[in-house]
Amino acid sequence: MQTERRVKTLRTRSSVLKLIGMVVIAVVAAPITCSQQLASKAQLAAQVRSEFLHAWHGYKQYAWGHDDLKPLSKSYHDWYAEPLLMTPVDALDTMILMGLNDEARSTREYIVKNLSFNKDFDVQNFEITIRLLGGLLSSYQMTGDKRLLNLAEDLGNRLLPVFASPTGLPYRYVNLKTGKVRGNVTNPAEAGTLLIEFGTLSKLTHRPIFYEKAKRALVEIYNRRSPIGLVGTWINVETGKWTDTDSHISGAIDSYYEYLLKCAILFDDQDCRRMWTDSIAAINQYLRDETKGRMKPELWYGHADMNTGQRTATNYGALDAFFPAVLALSGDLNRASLLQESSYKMWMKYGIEPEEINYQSMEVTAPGYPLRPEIVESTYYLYHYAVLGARTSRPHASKRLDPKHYQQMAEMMFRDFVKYCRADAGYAALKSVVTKEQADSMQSFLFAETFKYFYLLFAPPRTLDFDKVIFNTEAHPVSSTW
Ligand code: DMJ
Repeated sequence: MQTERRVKTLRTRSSVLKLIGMVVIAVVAAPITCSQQLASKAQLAAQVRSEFLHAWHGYKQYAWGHDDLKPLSKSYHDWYAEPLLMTPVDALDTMILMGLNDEARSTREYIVKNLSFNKDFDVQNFEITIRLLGGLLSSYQMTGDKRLLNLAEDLGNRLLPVFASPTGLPYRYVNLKTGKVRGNVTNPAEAGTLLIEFGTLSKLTHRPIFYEKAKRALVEIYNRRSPIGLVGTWINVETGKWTDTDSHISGAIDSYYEYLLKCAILFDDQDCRRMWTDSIAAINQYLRDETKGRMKPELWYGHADMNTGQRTATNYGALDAFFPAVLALSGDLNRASLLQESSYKMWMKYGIEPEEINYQSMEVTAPGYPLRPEIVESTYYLYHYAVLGARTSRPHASKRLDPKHYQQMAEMMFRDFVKYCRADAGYAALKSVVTKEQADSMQSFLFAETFKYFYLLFAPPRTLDFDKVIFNTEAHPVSSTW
């Protein structure tokens, strides 16, 4: 079935090319064939909402008050000695956007009454920042409920000790009660994916300290870039020395780049703008790659040594699939749309994307699918700019992108996602996209990101004004109307 569908898609694309002999960008606009009748946007939005509720009800029935649902054993998983309500906090703003008002109200009350950060255990600063701090701030901005901001400020205060290293780069873990830190080897993503959340907290509380500390961490990573402008994967926060010089856009580096651009926009921060401009030039020079593909050249981003720029690996995966969104937000719609086609090719190989492939051979190098959102996120960005291009003559939009193409891509992915990941009690990760065997895990980003981006692709435009918000890396939208 998957093979048939792939062949059909390729055949359609090939005939489109033969028929009209158009250039590469036209391929982007070629229709995706789908055996099923394309559903209306409204129907699809309703389906996404109802699948969100299916997963949410599973969480409520079997894991309420805990961090995550284990969907196959119908039990729960807590990250630390006591729960920090990862799933409710991550899910709240999505519920609000979906208009699930009663559910959102009772979840908000539950969070306010039960979430406490006065806990004597170590937490991972990056994960807690993007999921909890980001979630609380976004839901505060949507509801005006000051209690959420109070929780966010309390959390921000407890996380601040991470920055007390000799370099200003954050330690990875902090005890929420004692402020004791540990973990002196970190990566650009963990050190550099804090400024949207800490900066927003500063703006909302009028306490600059959060902005200053998180921005310094971002700058300290940038300052340690190699002479050719690349960063590595692991760095010691006490010595400032790289311990792994592998450079790429994948996990452990990914959202460092995302935040350079997004903080330039959200805070109108010209330092971030300059750091982004320098970084993207180096990325495009040393990490960008092209393969022949069957019918046309394909765009990928691979790995290189940060000092020499030599290609070290031709791997790309589900996490890298965030990059078309960032390219699109930066205005590079050409590369964004080409890379999205590559991500989609990766998805189509098994009807759902693996964690990683080798893009030269298209062999799977890591077969799992933990319900990741990045490819959906990029589809949403491209859809947005395609719609904008169809309606306006703004330079940051493109008349060459077809909104229907991205809508159909999203519909296809949503159907695959439901088909393989739906379980009795919620949604389950896949151990392998080849065998489709499910795993007993449902991470909270399913609610914060995967369902949110699917929903926004099909929901009425008034649901969220894309141009008035910046999504943090966990898809919590924040706006600069402090
Ligand atoms: C999320 O927690 C965030 O999107 C992060 O930046 C990367 N990993 C997951 C989703 O895949």
